[in-house]
Order: sequence, then C-alpha cells, then structure tokens
Amino acid sequence: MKEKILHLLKENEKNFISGQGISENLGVSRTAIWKYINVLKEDGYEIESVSKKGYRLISSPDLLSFEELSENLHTKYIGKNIMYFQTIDSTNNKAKELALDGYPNGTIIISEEQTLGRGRLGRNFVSPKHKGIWLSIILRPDINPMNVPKVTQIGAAAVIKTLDELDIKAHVKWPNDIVLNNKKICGILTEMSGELNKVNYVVMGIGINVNIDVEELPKELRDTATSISYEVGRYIKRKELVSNLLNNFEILYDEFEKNESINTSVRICKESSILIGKEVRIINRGKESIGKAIDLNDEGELLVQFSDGRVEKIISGEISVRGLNGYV
Ligand code: BT5
Repeated sequence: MKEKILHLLKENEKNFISGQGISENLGVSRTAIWKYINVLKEDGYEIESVSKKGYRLISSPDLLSFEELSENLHTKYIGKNIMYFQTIDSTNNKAKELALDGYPNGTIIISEEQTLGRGRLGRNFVSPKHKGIWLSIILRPDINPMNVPKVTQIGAAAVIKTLDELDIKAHVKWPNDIVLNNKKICGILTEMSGELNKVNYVVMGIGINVNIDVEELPKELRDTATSISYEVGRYIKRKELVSNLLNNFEILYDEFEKNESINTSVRICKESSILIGKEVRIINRGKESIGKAIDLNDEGELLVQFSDGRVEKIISGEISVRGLNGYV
C-alpha cells in the first residue's frame, strides 16, 4: 500500500492530491493513508499536507528502491524485477538463493547495507548503510561456462561508462577492480553455478563506494580505497548512478548474449586500463611472478610478457595482479 500511495503522489508530483482522492482510488481509509504518509516521511520523502487540499510530494530521498530506480530505467530485462533490502548479509548470497528458486534473468538484488559483503577468495567487502551501491544481478546466459569470466569485464565496462558520463575518469584494474586516482572505488564478484558445458546461473555482484568519507573506511583500507564523492568533492546521487549503470550494463550484455562477444566492453576496459604498459606482479596460488601487462585480448584476458619474451594469457579468476609498488 505504501508503494501504491507513493506511486500516486509521484504521478501527481508537485500537485496536491486529496486524501479523499487517494482513499477512493486505493480503497483504504483516510486514517490509514495518513499513517502511510507518515511512514513515507520517515523514509525521507518530503510531503506537504494542507487541509482541504491534501498531499503533495515535494522531494524524494536518494534510496535504491524500485520506485526510485524505475523512473530512469530504460531496460528491457535488467532490473524489471528489483528486490530491495534495508540490510542483508550479502546481495550475492541472496541472488544465488533466488536464482535457485527460479528468479528470472535480469533480477536485481540491492541493499542499503551489507553486513557480510564478500570479495573474492573469502575476502570481505565493506558496505556501509546508504553510502554506496551494493547490488547483484542474476543472469542466465546460454553460453559455455568457460566464458562466464567475461561477465566481469562487461560489469567493469558498464561502471567505467557510467562514471564517464558524469565526467569522472576511472580506470579498470583488471580483472575486477575500478580505481579512481589510484585507489579502489569498486569491486566486482562474479559467481556461477553450472555443469561442464552448461551454465545454470551467473550472479554478478558490484560494490561501489559512492558517498563514503575516507574516515568511515576501516583504517587498513584507507591507503588503498576511496569513494567517488571523496575524490570529486561532491555528493553523488546513488539512484541515478544505479539506473544509468543498469542501462549501460544491458546494452553491453546484449552484445554478449547474442554472439558471446564482448568487443565493446573490452575496448572500454582497454582504453581505461591502469595496468597495460606497467610492470605487474602476478600471484597465482601463492606463487609470484613479474612481467609487463601489454594488452587485453578480445576474450578479455590480460596478456603479460615475461623477461624471456614469452607472452602469457592470464584468465580472470585464477590470478591476482598487483602493481609493483603497492596497490596499482
Ligand atoms: C572484490 O573482491 O573487490 C569484489 C567485491 C564485490 C562486492 C559486491 S557488493 C554486492 C555483492 N555482494 C557481495 O557480497 N559482494 C558483491 P576482491 O578483489 O577480493 O577485493 C576484496 C578486498 O578489497 C578486501 O580484501 C579489501 O582489501 C578491499 N576492500 C574491502 N571493502 C572495500 C571497499 N568498500 N572499497 C574498497 N576496497 C575494499
């Protein structure tokens, strides 16, 4: 009911709508409406109430609910179904659960905070309330499981493109980090369930530090992590960022669904790569080697040249790449 009232207020945005009108439209008492209006105000909606005129929506908060995201969403299937939480352990965990229950391709799980946000290899991902974007997308591509890591490159390209549209020039630290001014603002975690030659589902989780003050990050992360607002010096509307991100993601993902190609995403990731041309340290199952990142191929694999001239393809998911001196 709260959502329905909000919908009516939004349809009549900036105009008054009478309590009687809402009551007749939705078949609930005027007292009930008054209660829901108060709940909406507690959520951060600014609603004016004037006797004999009714209610008028003045402004909406920067929340990541379906009502707030859908206004600016132009997708066919990504985000048609949005599961919104105030708090959750991990949106990737929830997405996997829902994928098993049969939720469709493109379903979004998004939360205002995560209490057990996850990175790769069991690492944790800090996800404070109302300060970032913590979301997962359920995907059901009919592809060879070998190609699943490509989804991470599509996610990275979508983040870069979305920030670029805001005149924010971020870089990709292959395969799954986005950095701004040499510090991490975003991590991507792609997980899958499948058999040898069949994908059951893919869950791609994206975490973006949007309006976090660096002091709010745990001490041990302050040298390597930052947030968009901290770097650009202004508040960033999360809801616009999410809907633009989903719009961009769908366009890039379509290319992949249709012909398993990620050419456009690779081009974006290559142009904004922070590694290409640099010496990198590759850590694979505890073993370290040093080489030079020279290119990203059409498959989204990093090409690294070693001192003996040998060029090796590094496949996402197997290896961590670190800049020689610190994080990048
Ligand atoms: C990642 O792993 O960066 C993938 C992060 C994916 C997070 C999203 S949020 C929505 C969805 N639900 C989840 O549970 N996860 C996904 P990795 O490359 O392993 O990096 C993890 C490392 O990044 C940690 O060990 C920290 O050093 C650092 N880190 C943790 N939280 C961070 C943050 N908020 N910003 C920047 N760095 C962070």
